[in-house]
Amino acid sequence: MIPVRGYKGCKVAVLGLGRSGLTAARALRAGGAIPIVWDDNEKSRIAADAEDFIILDLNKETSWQDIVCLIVSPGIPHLYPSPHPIVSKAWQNGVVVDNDIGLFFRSFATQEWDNFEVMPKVICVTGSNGKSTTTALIAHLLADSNREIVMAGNIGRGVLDIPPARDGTIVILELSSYQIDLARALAPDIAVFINLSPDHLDRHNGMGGYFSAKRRLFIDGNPDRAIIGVDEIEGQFLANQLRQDAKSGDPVISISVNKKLQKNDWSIFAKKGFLAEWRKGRQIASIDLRSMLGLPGEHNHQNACSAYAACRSIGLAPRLIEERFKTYVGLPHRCQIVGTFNGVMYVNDSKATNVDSARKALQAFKNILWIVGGEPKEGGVLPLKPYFERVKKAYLIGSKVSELEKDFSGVDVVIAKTVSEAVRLASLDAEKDDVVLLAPACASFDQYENFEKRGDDFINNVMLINND
Ligand code: UMA
Ligand code: ADP
Repeated sequence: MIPVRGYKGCKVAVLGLGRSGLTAARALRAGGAIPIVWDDNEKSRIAADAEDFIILDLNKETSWQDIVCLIVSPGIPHLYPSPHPIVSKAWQNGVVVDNDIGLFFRSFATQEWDNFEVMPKVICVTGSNGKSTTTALIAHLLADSNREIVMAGNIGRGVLDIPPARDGTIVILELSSYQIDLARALAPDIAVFINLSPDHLDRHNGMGGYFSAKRRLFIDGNPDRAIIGVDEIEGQFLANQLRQDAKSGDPVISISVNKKLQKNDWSIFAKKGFLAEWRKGRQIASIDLRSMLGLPGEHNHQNACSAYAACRSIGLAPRLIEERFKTYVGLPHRCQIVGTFNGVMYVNDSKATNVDSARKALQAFKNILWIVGGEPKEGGVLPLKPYFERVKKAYLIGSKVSELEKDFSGVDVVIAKTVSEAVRLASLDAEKDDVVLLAPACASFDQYENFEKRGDDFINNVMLINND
């Protein structure tokens, strides 16, 4: 736990009592603040009550007396599509609105660090896709470095939940656009921008707002080293801007998986399965990624380049990184091979919650029996049309099947509604060398608490059918 500093004896309101909010309330209390908590869901309030937190309905004007700050959970809209009424109440009362990330960056460094031989470092990872994989990969690559390695943030652990830094600790934070957007303080040592494609547009009022949220980590965060994917225009713009603004030297490492970056800048790119590092016009290292079983596909090569760059920024040697790549096994729910039964492979890519990540899965396989659907993102699944030729049949799931069905012209479509029915039907249709792929291209919230539950449901049904 990182005790929150700067609010001793002050009342701080906390809205949302999930992983991030409840941890923030505990950390505030540990730092001497008086947390006043609220969640719209009664169950969450009961859980907070069990920890003796003061619960006050922040919708009521009387609850705001003496409150100096409101901490908002990332899943709660603070601006678009419309601010949560309690956020508006904070504005009306002139109260600072922040989140756990802002509190973390204000509280992490302490005077004790003066006695450390090796300063702790914070590496932040953002991007539309590949954040968790890159975060976990960086942690894996650094695991032998004799430094304490801690992961937190969007990957599933509230940032304030981690222990205070020891000599040389490296914290790797996965940060979503929601988390960056609202944080009042951002101070990464190293920051990674993997890529950008449309996602969460409702929360940012479009692509411009989405990019602008992520950009804050670099412009306001001002890291010593920025690792920027330059395959989209936004990354090119950001890298250029950071280079122009640098007081001295070049703070950027450029990353690409679609062009060779061999200029004078520090750059890392992957081409035809080979990672190459270039600096000052010379090649420094080359790694054959094709044999790395835990990093299949071009999208994982992008993650590999990003993680490699982060570790090079810490001073890790290329050969050490290459050895560690070999032992990375990947994360569950990301193109996870559940098993091969009667020649049919079952792949769980439940984390493919948007069109871009689902595209990568469709590119990685052929003869696909595709389980797709859920809560569609803006634009539906139509952008995936160029990959429909790889699909033998689509099994639509979720509560919006009729809305989605029209996007599937030219594909054999079945309305399955549930994952269990989709797995049953796909298993009946499947022939040798087919791939039954759960890559929903949609959020899971219409049917599940989260994408992990959807992926687990898929795995359970696959096992049930194939063990019969
Ligand atoms: N709540 C309200 N009112 C509302 C909405 C929600 O009171 O109008 C309450 C809910 O009842 C619930 C709490 O808020 O008790 C949930 O807050 P939350 O949705 O922010 O969830 P947390 O459990 O705090 O998890 C958050 C991140 N969730 C989101 O950003 C939606 C987790 O990322 C993160 O791992 C965790 O903090 C720790 O940092 C998850 C996620 O889905 C994995 N992220 C999105 C993504 O990856 O696409 C951005
Ligand atoms: P995030 O944390 O950004 O959501 P994950 O590593 O959890 O990213 O992967 C989410 C989904 O995106 C999975 O379906 C995965 O196969 C796919 N994916 C992983 N890395 C990339 C990438 N660099 N580009 C596009 N898709 C990716």
